[in-house]
Amino acid sequence: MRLAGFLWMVAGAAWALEGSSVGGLYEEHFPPIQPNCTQSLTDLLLLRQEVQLKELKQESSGILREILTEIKGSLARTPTSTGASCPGNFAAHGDTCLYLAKDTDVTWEAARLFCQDLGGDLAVFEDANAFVNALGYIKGSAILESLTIWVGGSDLSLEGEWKWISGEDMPRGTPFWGDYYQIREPGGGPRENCAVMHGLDGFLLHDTACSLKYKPLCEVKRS
Ligand SMILES: [Ca+2]
Repeated sequence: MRLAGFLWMVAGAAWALEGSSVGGLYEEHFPPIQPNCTQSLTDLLLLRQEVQLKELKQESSGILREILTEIKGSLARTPTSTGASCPGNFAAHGDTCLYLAKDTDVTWEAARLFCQDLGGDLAVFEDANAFVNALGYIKGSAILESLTIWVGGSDLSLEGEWKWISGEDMPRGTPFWGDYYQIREPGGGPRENCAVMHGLDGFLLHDTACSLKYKPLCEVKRS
C-alpha cells in the first residue's frame, strides 16, 4: 500500500507539472484575448483624447489670442464724451482725434516727430468744418490766448505752394488764414515756411519760421 501511495503521489506531481507546462504553452500560443483587447482599446481612447486635447488647445489658444487682442485694443482706446474712442490724451472731434501738447515747445519738425511718437502727426484741416472743430477744441482747452500752435502745413517743398503734410493743397483765405498788419497770410516769403494757429489772431493760420518753438497740435485719424 505504501508503494502504491508513493506512486500515486509521483503520478499526481507529474500530472501537476505537466498541467502547468501545458498551461504555459497554451498561454504562449494563445495569449489571453480579453486583457490585450482592453489594452488596445484603452490605447485607442487615450490616443483619441490626446488628439482632441491637442485640437482643443489650438482652438482655445486662438480664442485666447483674440480675447487678448481685444483687451489690448480696448485699453489703447479711451472713451470720450461723444462715446467715440481716441488714444491716450486725444479728444474726439468729428472724424478725428486731437491733442494739444500744452507743455511741449519744439520746432516744427520736432513737433511732427512728437505727434508721430503718439501714433499720429501734426493736425491738418482739409475743409472748413475740420478747421472749426479744431478752433473749438483749442479755445475750449483753457490755454493762454497768446499761444502759438504748430499744425501740419508748410511750403517747405516749394516756396509759396502751401500743402498739408497729407499731400493735399492747403486752402487759402477765409476761414483758415488770418491777417498780419492787415495783410492776408501767408506773407512771410522764403523765411516763413511752416503754419501755426496764432493765438493773438484768434488762432487763425499764420506762416512763421519753422525753427521757432511752439506747441504741437497732434491728430490721429479715427478709423
Ligand atoms: Ca514760405
